[in-house]
Amino acid sequence: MCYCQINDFAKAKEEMKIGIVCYPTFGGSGVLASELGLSLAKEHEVHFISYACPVRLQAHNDRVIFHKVDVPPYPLFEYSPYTLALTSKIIDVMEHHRLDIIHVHYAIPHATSAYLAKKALHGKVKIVTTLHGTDVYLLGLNPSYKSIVEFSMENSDSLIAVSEFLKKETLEKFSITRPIAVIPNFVNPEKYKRTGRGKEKIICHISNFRPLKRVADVVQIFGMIVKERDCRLYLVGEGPTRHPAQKLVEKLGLEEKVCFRGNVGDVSKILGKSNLFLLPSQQESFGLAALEAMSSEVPVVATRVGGLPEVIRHGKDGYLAKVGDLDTMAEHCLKILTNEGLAKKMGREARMRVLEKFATEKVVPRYVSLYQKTLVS
Ligand code: GMT
Repeated sequence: MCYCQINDFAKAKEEMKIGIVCYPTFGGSGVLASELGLSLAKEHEVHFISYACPVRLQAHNDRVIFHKVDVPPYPLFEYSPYTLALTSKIIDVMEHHRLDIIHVHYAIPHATSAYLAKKALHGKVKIVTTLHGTDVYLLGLNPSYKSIVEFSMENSDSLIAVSEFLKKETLEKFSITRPIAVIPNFVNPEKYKRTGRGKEKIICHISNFRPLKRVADVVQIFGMIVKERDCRLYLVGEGPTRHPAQKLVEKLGLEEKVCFRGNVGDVSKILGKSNLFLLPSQQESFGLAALEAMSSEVPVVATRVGGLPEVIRHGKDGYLAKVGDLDTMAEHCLKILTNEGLAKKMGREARMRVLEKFATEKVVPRYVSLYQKTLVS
């Protein structure tokens, strides 16, 4: 082992200085990145780099430093070059704080900015990229982005997918020779737990209300359920399909029973008092919101797509159905809402699964050991 490797190996064992690049929004990739950074901060120095402070980094934490990317407008630009401003910020933060690792979440454009920064720094930093889903099977496949996404994935020092499904999709859709590690989403079971439920049954849906979340299906399914069993629907999140969903609620005469909660920073309180979580997505690489529900002992009714079957065991933690099969999903929901014993059993099974496979203390060490292997590779 040459000196530099011994030196690197020694470094791999010490406190690391980790830069995390992510979207600051309510979407799953930004949430996961924030929770990862907050957990890493217990033993390492963590720097977040984004255009705004990630929503989950509310409380002050002196081991988590946020660096804002400013993108100055200029009349010549039709589109402000965020990728360049981000690259420049990564270089500055790297040089000033001597980071060991830059971990980017969501390949577009983060993996490209990290690659450019590494080149500018003559390779003095290691790049880890976590693929989160739509950066691979949706946007990443768009001809406007595909070549640079493929290049940036291939040129990351380590590549991670959040599910076996996403790893397979990536290998099938892109020519990647770099090995892809699978590290699932995780959740803090101390934060997401059952808090106590009132008499009224609550069905919850949380998402960014993009078309692939099929929020209209949530409303339609609820319309079928509420005819058979009195209950209430909480719709949490904001996005392009929120307004059409509101129109559908009015059309079906469900205004009294449906509550649009908008974007909520801490969804653990809502989940803690919900009886059922509904996620009829067209596609999900993992389904972090479903995992948060399971940790809260809330059975999940979802679609059998993407990484969801790696999270939810059909008939144990909830039920899975085909995309668009509203009748079956309504039946599954009613089974849970009308059978207290089944609901409790499913909720307990779901939380046990989280504690065994998806809790923070089980998953975060896998990121740390991947960082350490990356440092000495
Ligand atoms: O559409 C969302 O759910 C947001 C999206 C994102 O890119 O932030 O979430 C993706 O990453 C999450 C965290 O890894 C996964 O749990 C979600 O399943 C994934 N979304 C999709 O694949 C649609």
